[in-house]
Amino acid sequence: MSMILNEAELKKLPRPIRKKPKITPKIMHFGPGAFFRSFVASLIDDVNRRDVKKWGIIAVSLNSEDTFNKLAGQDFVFNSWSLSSTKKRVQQVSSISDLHVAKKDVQFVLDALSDEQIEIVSLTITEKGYYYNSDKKELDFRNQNIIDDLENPENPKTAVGFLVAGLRSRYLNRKAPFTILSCDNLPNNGAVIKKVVLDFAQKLDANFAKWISKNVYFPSSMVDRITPATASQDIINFANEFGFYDPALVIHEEFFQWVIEDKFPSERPQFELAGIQMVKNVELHEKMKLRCLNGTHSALAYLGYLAGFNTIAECVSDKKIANYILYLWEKEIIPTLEAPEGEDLNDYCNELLGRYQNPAIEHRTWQIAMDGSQKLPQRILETVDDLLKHRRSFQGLALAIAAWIKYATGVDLNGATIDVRDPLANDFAIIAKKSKTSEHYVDSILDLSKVFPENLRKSSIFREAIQNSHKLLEQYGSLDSIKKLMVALEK
Ligand code: CS2
Repeated sequence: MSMILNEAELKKLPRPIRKKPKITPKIMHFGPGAFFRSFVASLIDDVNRRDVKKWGIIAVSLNSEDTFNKLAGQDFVFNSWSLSSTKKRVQQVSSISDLHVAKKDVQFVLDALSDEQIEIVSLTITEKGYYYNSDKKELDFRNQNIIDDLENPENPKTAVGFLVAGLRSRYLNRKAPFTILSCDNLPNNGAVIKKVVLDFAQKLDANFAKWISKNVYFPSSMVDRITPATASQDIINFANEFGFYDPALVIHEEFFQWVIEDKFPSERPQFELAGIQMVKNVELHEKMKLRCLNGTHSALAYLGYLAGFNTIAECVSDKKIANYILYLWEKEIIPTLEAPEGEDLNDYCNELLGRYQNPAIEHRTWQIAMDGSQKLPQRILETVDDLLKHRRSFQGLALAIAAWIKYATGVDLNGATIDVRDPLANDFAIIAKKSKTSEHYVDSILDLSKVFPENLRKSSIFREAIQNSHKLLEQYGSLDSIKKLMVALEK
């Protein structure tokens, strides 16, 4: 085959095709993005290959038609391509039975949720999709989307609104509920989704809320597989290698880890068949992953972006940065953790460095930098809070927080504009505009209760450390600040 070089040539190629009949859907999944496809859909597909009982998935996108447009022309089948410098493996995934865009098809989604055939509703809606106010530890009642859904619960637009509407119909019709499985990077994600669902339901009908609390299961889960956004070049590479045009292709590392709290009231997929771990309690796994992986990912995203690095692999190919990350694990992150059964924290982090170095995965710092206000608390701030309580040094993480604060101004250290994507981006811009000095700006950001827990907001030690790190960054830039910090810490 001659080399495919452009979009027009690509589109002449065949699309992937379904090899087997469609499977009856028993799972509904909200959030059909790349991570869902590389992880939930791929692993369920793996389970289906190994079991006579099959679990089909109805995927739901709340607003965007993007994924629908990519998958509809190929009967919702796509390729999941795992890449490393030495291995390439491709899996054609056919666990998605159907995909709907809720905004255009509210009634379909509500009807499917009311139908007892759907046993599990899983979620990859990202942190902000939960509308969880982490300061008040409740549903964010002041968010306009939640206000709208509460006023109009029969015509929801948020995932929480849909879950409650579906459960309500089951409750009113005396049907068995579905189980809600969160697959997002939040600590105690099961408890968080339970809390927001209950807060919402409570406003509608107290007895209904009681029924949920007694009958609905919300297992927590820890999810892990590095999956960058698919680039057009990936689609071209795939076409050249396999002769198919697959606009829904996902690229990811071979590694995966899915640890699920084994709390399902009725039948569930035989997750174990695909190497998924079923455990009594996932808390330690979640904490390990959020702090070791996501914490350093975010540190690399902000410091790396400000240093001019495009991808995580580029960042850790710089020795100074790699040493800094090793330092974070050894001195500031691992000391706050208890190892989950079967894990060795040092081995876990060493393996992580190898995963970051994977040259076949181009995971952009800009992509990971998105939604920092929603990510920082569980990834970095809780770790710092623990360190502070034990009077331990947190200077390494302080530099990462300062880098986020700098990044949030929307202007990098050379004066170039940054495309900041964050639900609080407007607040950051207003604060930056109002602040007369950098110091004022940092101080006002540190006042944000939606981001910083009270303990940190009130700690003069914390505020001073962030101010100092921010000054260092502004004076020396990202790489030299890391260098200076490491020299100081090694003394
Ligand atoms: C990343 C995660 O984008 C991000 O914020 O830190 O998506 C990360 O790649 C996954 O959690 C890995 O499992």
